[in-house]
Formats: sequence, C-alpha cells, structure tokens
Amino acid sequence: MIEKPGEPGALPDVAQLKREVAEVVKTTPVIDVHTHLLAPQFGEMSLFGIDELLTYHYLIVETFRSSEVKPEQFWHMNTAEQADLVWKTLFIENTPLSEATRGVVTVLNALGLDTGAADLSEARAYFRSRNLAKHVDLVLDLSSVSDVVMTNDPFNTQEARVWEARADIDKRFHATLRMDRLVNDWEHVVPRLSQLGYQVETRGSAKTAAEVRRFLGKWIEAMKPVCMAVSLPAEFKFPDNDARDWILREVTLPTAREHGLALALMVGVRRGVNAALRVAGDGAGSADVGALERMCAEYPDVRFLATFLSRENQHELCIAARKFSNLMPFGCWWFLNNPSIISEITRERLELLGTSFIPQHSDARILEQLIYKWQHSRDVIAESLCESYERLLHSGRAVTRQEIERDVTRMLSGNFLDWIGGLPTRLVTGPSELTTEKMRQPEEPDVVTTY
Ligand code: HDL
Ligand code: ZN
Repeated sequence: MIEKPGEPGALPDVAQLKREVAEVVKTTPVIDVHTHLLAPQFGEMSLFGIDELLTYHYLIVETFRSSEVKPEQFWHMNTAEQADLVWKTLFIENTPLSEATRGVVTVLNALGLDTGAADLSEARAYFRSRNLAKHVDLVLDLSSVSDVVMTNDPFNTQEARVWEARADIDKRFHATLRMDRLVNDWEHVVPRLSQLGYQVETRGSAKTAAEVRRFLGKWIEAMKPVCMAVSLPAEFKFPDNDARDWILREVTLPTAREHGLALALMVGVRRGVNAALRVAGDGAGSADVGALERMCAEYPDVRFLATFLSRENQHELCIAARKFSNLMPFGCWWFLNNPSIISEITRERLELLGTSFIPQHSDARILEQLIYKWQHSRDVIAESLCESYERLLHSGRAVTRQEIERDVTRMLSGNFLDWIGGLPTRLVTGPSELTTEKMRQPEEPDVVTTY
C-alpha cells in the first residue's frame, strides 16, 4: 500500500519516524549468523563472565599498546591475572574509548554492575552467582537475539566429544560447519583424516574427494549445520591451481550442492601477521572480489553468503551482489565492527541493495558480548535506515510502522532464513558414529584454531 504523506498509518513526521525506526530496530529479534559462541552443553568451551570478557583478543592487543607488559609475560599469567591487567590498563589508567573497551562498559551497565569499579571483585562475584541456563536466557533477552549461529570445527577433538555424545544442545544454538582447516591447511589435515579411517592422500584424487565428502556428510548428519563457512586469505584467487582450489571444487562446493547448504565466505584475513600475539595476531588485507564473482557465476545453484575484512572491498561487494542473486552480503566483520564503519557500509548497502542484505553479525566469542555488539550495531543500523526513510519521505513517499517492521525483520532474520531454507531441527538421538572406538586415536594435541 503506497502511503502518501497524509494517508493513515503514514509517518510524515521525521521526529516520529526516528522514534519508530529506533524502537523497531532495537526490539526486532535477530538471528546472529556468525559467532564463536558455543551452547552451554559444550561446557568449559562455552565462555562467559568478566575474566573472559576482559581477555578477549581485541582487548589483549589494545593492552599491549598501553602497558609495559610484553606478550610472552602476558601469556604466562593466568586468566584472572590477565583480566586484572587489562582492567587496570584500559579502564583505570586510560579511558575506555575503543569499541571493544566501550563494549565491556555497555555489558557491565546492562547487568547493573559498576562500570568504574577499582577492581573486578564485584563483577566476579556477580558472575559466580549466576545460573548459566538462566544467564543465557537473560543475555539473549537483553540483546534480542533469537538464534545464535556457532562456529564448529570438525577437527576439534574437545568439541567432537560433545557431538559424539549427542548432547541435547540448546535449540537456540545452531551449527556452522567450518571448513578452514580442510580448505586452507590440506596437507596437515590429510594425516588426521587417515587416522580417522578415511582413505585420503595429499595429491588429491576422485577417491580422496569422495572420502572427504563422506567425512563431511557424517558431520552434517551430526551437527545439522545451517551452513558451511570458510575464511579465505586476502590473496585468495578463484580459479587457482592449488590444493585450496581442488578442495573447493571437488569437496566443498559439491557438498554444498548435495546437502543444499549455503556457503559463507569470509575473505581478506591475513593470519598471523604477528605470531607473538597468537589468536590476536591476525591482520586484514584487500582481496579480489572478482574471485567471488567468478565462483558465483560458476556455481549459480549454490547460495553464497559473503563478508570481506577490508573496508576497501565493501562497495565492490555491493556491486557483486547486484550482479549475482545467489550472493548475500553479511555483516561488518571484525575490524569493521565499529560504529563509523558500520555506518558507511550499511548506508551504501541500503543505497545499492535496498533491504536485500544481512547488516550485521556479532562474531561474539563470549556470551555477554552479544549485549554490547548488538546494542552498538542496532544504534547505527537504525540511524542509517532512518536516513533512507527520510530521503524517501522527501521524495514523496512516507512509510508505515508495518513497513518498517517488515524491512527490519527481513534484514535481521528473513534474508538469512530464506538463504538457508529455514532453521533445521536437531533431534536428540543415540551416540553418533563420527569416530568409532577402533578409529579413535590417542588424544590429538589440538592445533589451536586461529579463527
Ligand atoms: O575467522 C573468523 O571467524 C574471525 O571472526 C576470527 O575468529 C577473529 O579472530 C574474530 O574473532 N573476529 O571477530
Ligand atoms: Zn568469526
């Protein structure tokens, strides 16, 4: 129904429009399409609380910039000692102005805790007192997150034990089958797959491809992932003539087709630019959006989600999405997850794509980060969207509250649900056969996943 400014339901008054948009964006439930959170059933892998919040790798690197403590000294501290140092350095001795430090302030404030405390005793007592199940409910409610999409690594033996036990995982937490090690570290994955009883060899063959697809098929059956995902380096090329190209063409993309799974590509990371910083040591680089375009063109029946790490790639990504309707841009990833850049990216997406994109994901690693990452992003998304509605009003078309709700719902959940064909239901059944006893290997030292 086209609303002229004077018609019933129309919102011709800019101040009222701003209030309505802010309220709808703030309260509309969101599906968080990319996080590193794990459901409570994953035990100690499910991170929450003040010490975990303060030892988030974003804050660790910021601490090194304002402290005499060097990385090697820091890594020898326990988590509480690390958190105390971060709090003193970034929140007491300096003003918490960065996005990651302000985020902790937002979380403490939302939970009714002292944002200027001299130490962490009050916060630690609060989190110790929390019942995790009730705490998860509280955090999801405060952040209006209806569903959390996890990042799940089939080669992580600690995580595998939970999947093998067929734990009754919180239905609000959904899996992503993360392909990084398979796609980016093939030579080291081959011996792991062989130990698990798969007939694979490094040089790659039809038999090897079939065996790796069989391996993925078992994990897809166990995890019921909403999608597959892989991060790709800034120098990613497609086509190429390397192991990554072979795995993508012979394993990943056929698996996406066979299982009807969307594939999320996260492009532009430069892993380990400073190895001394460990998981905090990755950097960003401008990538070739043409590689994504060529993949979308060659696989028109595969649905791609894509996010790039370089600000310089964002406009090209919007243009690529205009050319390929099997491409869904999502999020303001990692170093882009800052109000000034979220604002720029969201505005250019609205101008080029209307509401046919997914504006944000949290990338949260610690449960309570959902509170700040979504509060901060919703503020900017609301401002950007309202600016578009205001322009439309000046062009002679008012919008209604219903249209605002439709638009915001599409961006915060509808586009993703359409892309993945609806959220899967994971029925709790008996133990899986992911790794039978005869194939189970002595505890593998877990390669620390750098993602
Ligand atoms: O590869 C990824 O999924 C990245 O999001 C990394 O996990 C990164 O370390 C991160 O946490 N970004 O927010
Ligand atoms: Zn991530």
